[in-house]
Amino acid sequence: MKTTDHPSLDPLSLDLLNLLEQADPGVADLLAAEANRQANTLELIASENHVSAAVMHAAGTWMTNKYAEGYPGKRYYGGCEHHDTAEDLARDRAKELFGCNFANVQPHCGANANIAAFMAMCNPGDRILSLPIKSGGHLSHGLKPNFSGTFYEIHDYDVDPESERLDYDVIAARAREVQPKMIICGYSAYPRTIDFERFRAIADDVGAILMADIAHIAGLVAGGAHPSPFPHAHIVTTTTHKTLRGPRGGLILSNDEDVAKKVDRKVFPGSQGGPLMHIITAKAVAFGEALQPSFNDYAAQVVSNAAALAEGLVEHGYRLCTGGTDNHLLLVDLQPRDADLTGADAEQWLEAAGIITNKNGIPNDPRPPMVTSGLRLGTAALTTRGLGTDDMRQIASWLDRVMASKGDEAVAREVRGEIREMCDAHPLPH
Ligand code: DSN
Repeated sequence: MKTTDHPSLDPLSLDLLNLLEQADPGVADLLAAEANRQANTLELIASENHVSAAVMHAAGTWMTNKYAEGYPGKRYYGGCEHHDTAEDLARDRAKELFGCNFANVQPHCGANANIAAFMAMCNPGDRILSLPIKSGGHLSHGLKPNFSGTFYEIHDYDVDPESERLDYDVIAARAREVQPKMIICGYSAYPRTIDFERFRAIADDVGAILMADIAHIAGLVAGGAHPSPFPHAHIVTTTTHKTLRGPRGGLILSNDEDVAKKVDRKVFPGSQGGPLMHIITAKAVAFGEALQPSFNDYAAQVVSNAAALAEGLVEHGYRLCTGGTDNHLLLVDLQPRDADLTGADAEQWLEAAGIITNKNGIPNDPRPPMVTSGLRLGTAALTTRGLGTDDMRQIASWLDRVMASKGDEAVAREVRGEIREMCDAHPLPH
C-alpha cells in the first residue's frame, strides 16, 4: 500500500507512514489500512470518537521516553522538568473544564481510574451499591470476575422493568436496605440524564460516598449538554476518549482535599507505576480543545444528532429502550422489529455495509451477552465528522435497509457505496 493512496491524511500522518514503510512495512500497511477503515466507515460505537490531528500526534512524542513516577515537583527520577509542566497543564485544564478543585490525570484508563477510586474510598469487603452490567452498568462497578466484584461486597440496584429508567425512590429504598459504603452512578448503556443531585441525597440519607463514573458523558458535561456531577459527587472518574474526544486514558476529579490526597496515593504507588507522559500531554491538548467555546456547540450537536437518529429508527419500527435518548447514545431493542434478529447478526451485517456498531444487551435480555437482542449506537464520532440531523435520518434508513435485508450482500455493497460518498464529503478531522 502506498502512502499516496491517502490524500486526505494530515502531513504528519503521511510522514509517519513513509517512515514506517522504510522501518517496518508490515506495520505501515496495517496502519494505512486502519486509517482507511476509519475514513471510509461510519463510526456509531457510543464509546468511540475521532481525535484531532493535534491530539493524535501529541500522543506520539518524545514524552514517551520518560519515567516520571511521582507527581509534579515530587518525582522519583531526574529530568522531569517538562513532564511536570505537561502534567500541571493537564491537571489545571481538567479542573477548569469540570469546575472542580482536584484532578489526577495519571490513570491509564477508566478501569484503572475506578480501581484507584475504590481503593481510595473503600476497604476490601466494603459494601458497594451499583447498577449491574446487564442493565447498562460497567464491569468495573462490580462484575464478579473484575477487581470490583472480587474484592468488594457488591449489591445491585436496577432500572425499572417497565420504563427501563432509574427509579430514584426504589434506589433510595435499596440504599436503606443495603447500607452501602459507596454508591456508584454513571453508566455505559443508559440513554437518559442522570440526576446527580438526587443520587447525593440518597447517599447522604445512608451516610454513603457518592462516586460518579461519567466516562460516557464527560464530553457532554464539559460542553454543558448534561448536568455536572459537581458539587454532588464526592469522587468522579472518567475516561478521556469517548465524548470528551481525547487520547485513550482515565481521569479522577474531586472537590475534596482529603479525597484528593487519598486518590493520589492510590493511583501512584497504589495501583500504577510510571505515568504515560505522552498520553498525559495529549490529554492536556484535548482538554484545551474542550475548553474552546466551539466544544459546547459540538456537545449540543451530539445530543441533537442522537435525538434525530432515535426518531429515524422509531419511524422504521424499532423500539428504543427507555423510549428514546437524552444524551449521545441509544439502546435499540431489535426484537419488536424482527423477533429473530440478534445484536450479533446486526453488528456483523452492518459492518459489512460500512456501519460500525456494537451488540449490547438490553434490560432483561433473554439472549446471552455475545448474542444479545440489542444494538448500542452513539453519535459522538459522527458529529466530529460534521454530520447533522438530516444525515442521522439517512443513517437510520441505511441501518434499517441492512438489517431488513438480513445481511444480503448486494444490499451491503450498495449501502457501502452510498456511505462512502457521505464519508468522502465529511473527512476525518485534520
Ligand atoms: N467499554 C466501554 C464502552 O464501550 O462503553 C466502557 O468502558
